[in-house]
Amino acid sequence: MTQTNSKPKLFQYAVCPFCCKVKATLRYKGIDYETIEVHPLNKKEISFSKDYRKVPILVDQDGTQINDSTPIMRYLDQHYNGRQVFEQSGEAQQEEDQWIDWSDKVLVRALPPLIYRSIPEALEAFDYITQEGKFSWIQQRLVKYSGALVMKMVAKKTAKEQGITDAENHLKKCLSDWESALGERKFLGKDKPNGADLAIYGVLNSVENLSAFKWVKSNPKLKQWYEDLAQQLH
Ligand SMILES: N[C@@H](CCC(=O)N[C@@H](CS)C(=O)NCC(=O)O)C(=O)O
Repeated sequence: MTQTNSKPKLFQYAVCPFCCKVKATLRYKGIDYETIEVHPLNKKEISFSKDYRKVPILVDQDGTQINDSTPIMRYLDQHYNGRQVFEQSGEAQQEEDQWIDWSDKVLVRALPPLIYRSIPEALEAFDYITQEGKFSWIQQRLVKYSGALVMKMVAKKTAKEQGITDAENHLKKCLSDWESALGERKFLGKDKPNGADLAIYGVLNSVENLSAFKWVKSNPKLKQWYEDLAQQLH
């Protein structure tokens, strides 16, 4: 894509956890950016990207296209001034990598079985998703009801694959694993957030307006960590 506009563009779904990871990074680094909401059914906004059909996609000011949330976060950290995010070496870097991987593979998958546990919960989620997203009035309703049904089935499949029998307890266990990893530290990156803090914050931020978020708020250490991190964002 040839782009010479002044701001980097983030092609996203507003409530996609991977997109929220990138937005946390952009905000932490104080980068002025533009979001382009992708239509989830026809994805015409990313028609320039023939081979990669997922979001997030970042298109930088010079037209450089970067796909996939963690590579985008790393690219932003390397190419933009502002506060350094990623650890540079040693055990801290290994720990950061491990928790970023955990956030993509474990935390992201722990959420659908809870968010789409029952039809009323799935409808609540899709009400929010479709309000944030890019839909006409008819599509909003169509996507709300069909999406809720489909995601309820997908969530059931995810739960089975992940061996999740009690979605609520599973998320609580995930959150307590993250709490233990933080230990006495304010952030995993000690006095400043690192890439794992921003990734995990982003994933949880994507469900901030849903009832599943109450499990973050009910854990005092994590509530504090989440609020401290939010304060660091522009
Ligand atoms: N590994 C990718 C995963 C991205 C991803 O799965 N994005 C979803 C939205 S949450 C997507 O675009 N799925 C394809 C689709 O909607 O058709 C990343 O970290 O960015």
